[in-house]
Amino acid sequence: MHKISQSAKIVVLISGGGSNLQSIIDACQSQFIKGHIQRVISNRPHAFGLERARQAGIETRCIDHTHFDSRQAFDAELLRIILEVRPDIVVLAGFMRILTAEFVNNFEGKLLNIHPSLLPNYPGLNTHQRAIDDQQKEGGVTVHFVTAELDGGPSILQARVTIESTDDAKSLAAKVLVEEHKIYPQVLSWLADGRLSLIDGDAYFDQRKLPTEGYRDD
Ligand code: NHR
Ligand code: GAR
Repeated sequence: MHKISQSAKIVVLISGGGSNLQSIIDACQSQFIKGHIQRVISNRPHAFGLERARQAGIETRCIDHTHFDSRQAFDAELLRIILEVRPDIVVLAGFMRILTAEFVNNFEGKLLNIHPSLLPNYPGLNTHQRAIDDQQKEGGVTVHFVTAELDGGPSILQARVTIESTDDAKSLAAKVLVEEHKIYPQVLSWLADGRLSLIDGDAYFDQRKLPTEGYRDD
């Protein structure tokens, strides 16, 4: 993203409720993010996030992964629908399909994910239950650049929450989600302003290399 004075074109991929999508819609509307969401794409036809997008007047598409015989075929169609709008930024916001390297390689330095754990701890699914089972005292969330390695791209920003002995996966997820809605718009505003880059597998903020865990929002 080099068009610092222009509005970044954003595509958001979702699978579910879209509360992170909503936080991004709101941040674009208030111009905290200097960008606009051009299209929202879901792999699930009944995702509530599609309704949120429609409410905000944003174009939606559904590409139902169950209608494809392979990940390659699904990703090829997803890629086609994304490239139609020539986005500057592609956002995974509760998107639940692992993407092929061929897909990811189209969006180097433009593709972000929010993952509900303190990466590199607990990549993959079911993060909250795993953290509780391990009796972790701290949980959290990470925004990172997406690379071909699942949840393995360099971190940009993390937020932490305390795990109480009374927490279960549901209460922990709810606490983490509050933080998600703060840090994702923040990172997107930086990316839209051209302040973040991915160079040789490392994340940079204002030309300075970030530590492996990214910035800590504490
Ligand atoms: N793709 C690549 N290449 N790299 C990443 O870092 C990615 C990615 C795709 C999605 C989000 C991730 C998360 O934040 C994400 C990061 C889905 C799964 C998964 O196992 C794992 C991690 C993430 C998203 N999905 C199952 C699959 O077979 C399907 C599960 C379902 O449909 O409910 O794709 O957690
Ligand atoms: C969020 O907690 C997000 O971090 C997580 O799913 C939730 C989506 O909520 N993402 C993943 O687990 C990705 N595999 P939302 O649909 O309300 O934004």
